[in-house]
Amino acid sequence: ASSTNITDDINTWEEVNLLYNAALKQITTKIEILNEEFQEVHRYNPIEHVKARVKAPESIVKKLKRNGYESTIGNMVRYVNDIAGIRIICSFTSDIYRIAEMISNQKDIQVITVKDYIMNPKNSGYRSYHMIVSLPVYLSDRIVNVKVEIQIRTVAMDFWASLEHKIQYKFEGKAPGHINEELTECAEMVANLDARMLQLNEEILAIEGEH
Ligand code: 0O2
Repeated sequence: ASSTNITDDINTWEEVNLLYNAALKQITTKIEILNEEFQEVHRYNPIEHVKARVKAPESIVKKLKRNGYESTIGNMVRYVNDIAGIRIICSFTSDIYRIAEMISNQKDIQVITVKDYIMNPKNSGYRSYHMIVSLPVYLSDRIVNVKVEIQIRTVAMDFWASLEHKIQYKFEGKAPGHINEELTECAEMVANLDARMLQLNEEILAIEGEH
């Protein structure tokens, strides 16, 4: 079968929805398999849970508008990288990099961009590891390469990001100064907590290794 760039030949929202849902199903299964294998080999579960969603069409249109693009199907698939999004929540920061590497090593997954907001947190204090990847979806008469945004973060980072997102939504991005300061401080506490929990876990693993 021939391979197609996703921007060719996609004309309706139904087609977009079908393709991105298919890509999400595939990547979710891949991640489940990696987690099960990891559990088998290392007796330990790197992933707490996984959430997948196709972005609501209203949110896609809003994003296009924000970036100065007309709302066409072509522009959606060309310029919006997170139509299909998957969030992987793990316990420890070290798991994030392990999972990212396992995903990158898969032959049919092409990593398009990586943004490491753990090494380089956003000004808000936001921490997370983002990858835009592309993977082939097999249809009856062609193969379509579909983009998926993968966000990988710890439980603590997710706790912070969820509340911050809710607050920014409520204040339409213009939260009062003291709230933003408090959020930034909390983000530092989250980073500190993650570092200490990781260290504790490593100490425990070292002790277990001696027995
Ligand atoms: P929503 O409602 O979560 O879908 P791009 O998406 O690549 O075109 P950008 O801004 O360069 O644009 O992407 P980035 O920064 O890699 O990731 C964007 C997504 O990361 C956001 O999606 C959020 O989910 C998350 N994110 C980024 N910064 C923050 C932050 O400061 N706080 C929180 N809570 N989440 C953040 P959307 O589409 O903006 O929103």
